[in-house]
Amino acid sequence: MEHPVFTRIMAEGFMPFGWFASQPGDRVPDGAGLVLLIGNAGPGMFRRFARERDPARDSLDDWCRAVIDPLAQGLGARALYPFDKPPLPFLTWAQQAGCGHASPLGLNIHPTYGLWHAFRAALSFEADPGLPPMSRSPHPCETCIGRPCLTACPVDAFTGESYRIDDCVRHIASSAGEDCMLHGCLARRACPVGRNYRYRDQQVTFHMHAFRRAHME
Ligand code: B12
Ligand code: SF4
Ligand code: SF4
Repeated sequence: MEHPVFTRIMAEGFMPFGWFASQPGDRVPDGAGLVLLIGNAGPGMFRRFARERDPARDSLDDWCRAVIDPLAQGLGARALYPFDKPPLPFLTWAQQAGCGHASPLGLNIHPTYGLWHAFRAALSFEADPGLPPMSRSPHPCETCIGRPCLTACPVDAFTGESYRIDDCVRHIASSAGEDCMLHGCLARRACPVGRNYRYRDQQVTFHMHAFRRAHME
């Protein structure tokens, strides 16, 4: 799909995932308007972050703000972030935007990128930028044979209804959790959708360390 807004977003290393016309009840700060979700899928964003990151801080969130705020401003939009507090409902917005479905892991599953994507911002537009209609795709989990994501975790952290964070963190803090730390969550890796977009080890290790650090502080 082509549009000048998408071209500008992709030139910065991000992907436009989906968009929706928000209503007052959608918890979009400062009211209704068109909301476009952008994030990372494929190597573009992390490659750029790895080049530009400040080793003293090494914060992906700070880097995203520094890159996305001016991008949003240039597009006549305001950037909202998944790390804003209190959390904005990005996963609910993803479903409204038609760019995925709730997987049994709780993560959004995208029809092309599977579980290998994350949201970096929502661009809330002051004036409608005239994006093409968003096409919706079927839920891949509904036809998934055996749902391997639910049985791949060595400590059964995913029940299908919840995610036992403490069991996961205990495992990845032990030597038995080295595989998850070096190559990524086994449950995510078990999913057949979007396998070609699996994060490379450098990106996986960066996220796993950030996650473990946040839970062991
Ligand atoms: C708090 C948080 C966490 C917490 C707690 C998560 C939890 N399961 O309770 C911790 C720190 C543990 C965590 C961990 C991770 N997180 Co997290 N997290 C968030 C954060 C900041 C807020 C979530 C929240 O509280 N929302 C509040 C409510 C109001 O939002 P909502 O969209 O309306 O609610 C939806 C969710 O609650 C979802 N949901 C939550 N749990 C479950 C469980 C099941 C079974 C289902 C079906 C749905 C579901 O259902 C709602 C409707 O869809 C979001 C960013 C954001 N702003 O959304 C990232 C976010 C959800 N996390 C993300 C990721 C990638 C991870 C990790 C994989 C990190 C890593 N290691 O790389 C892990 C594993 C997460 C997992 N399997 O659940 C991504 C998910 C991307 C995607 N593809 O969906 C997000 C969106 C951030 C981003 N930048 O994209 N996370
Ligand atoms: S393994 Fe199957 S059920 Fe699990 S997230 Fe992937 S498609 Fe959905
Ligand atoms: S990172 Fe490892 S321990 Fe944690 S949920 Fe994924 S597979 Fe389980």
